[in-house]
Amino acid sequence: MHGKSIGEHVKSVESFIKDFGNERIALVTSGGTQVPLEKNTVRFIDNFSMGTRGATSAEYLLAVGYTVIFMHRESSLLPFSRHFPSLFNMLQVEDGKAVSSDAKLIDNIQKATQCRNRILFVPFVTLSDYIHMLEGICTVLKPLHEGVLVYLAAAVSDFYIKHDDLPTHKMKTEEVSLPLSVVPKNLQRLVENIVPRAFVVSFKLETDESILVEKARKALSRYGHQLVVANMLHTRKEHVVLVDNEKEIHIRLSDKTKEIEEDIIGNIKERHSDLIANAGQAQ
Ligand code: 9Z3
Repeated sequence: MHGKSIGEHVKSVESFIKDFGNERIALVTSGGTQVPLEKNTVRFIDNFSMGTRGATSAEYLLAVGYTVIFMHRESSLLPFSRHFPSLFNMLQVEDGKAVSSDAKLIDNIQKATQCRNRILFVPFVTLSDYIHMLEGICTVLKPLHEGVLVYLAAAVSDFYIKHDDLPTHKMKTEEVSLPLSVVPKNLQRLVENIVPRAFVVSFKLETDESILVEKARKALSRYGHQLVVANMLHTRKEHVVLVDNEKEIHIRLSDKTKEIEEDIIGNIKERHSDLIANAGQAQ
């Protein structure tokens, strides 16, 4: 990993939450994970996710009062700047300064500035970084109990090549081999042992609608967490199903000028409030 180590990133989360009171905090994971195919990595397996869901959700979480730890794939989309993929082309030079009068750009820069102290960016690249970082950050968040929302929107690889199966050098075309193993699911351990009192939301992505809700239910019963947001690859921006132990709720975007994450976050905030209220009563 370039730059900071995982341990250093986890430490930065620790100091970020040091003076934390009763605020709500959301750990958002976002973007895809990279799986190396060689020890000296030239090639890797990746996926389509640009981190739109995570970056958009983080904006709405900040808007409804959460502090956000944004654990994202390096170079994937970030809250507020995500709206401007070609910033370079929006600027003019005036009096030796690069400027823009674009109202949307100004609005988003102002929002980002206002939220600056309520969001911490923590980048990852590989699947292994992702797994260790998630565990490390959740361990740091554990003492915040019900105040924590874990929102797992990252597109995590289901396959990887075990370290012992990885060739050291660039794979030769005449010796191509991809001995893939299934990634062990660590969510159950996270839910049971690391953040047992947090509100945990996982995402389920499918391309076959007939198995979507069934798969979401399987994940719920397997991991024992509170909610699965189920979505289809091609309709994920207009339709999601929120699946809990009792029921499923469909959220459909009716107003195309809005974003579905606003409704997802609105719904999840209420559920998280219920968890906090119930925990208060139980004490
Ligand atoms: C999702 O389902 C996200 O909504 C998307 C967002 C990755 C589809 P974009 O970045 O896409 O906005 O383009 N995330 C979870 C996907 C995932 O890997 N889920 C695992 C699974 O389905 C469980 S953790 O088995």
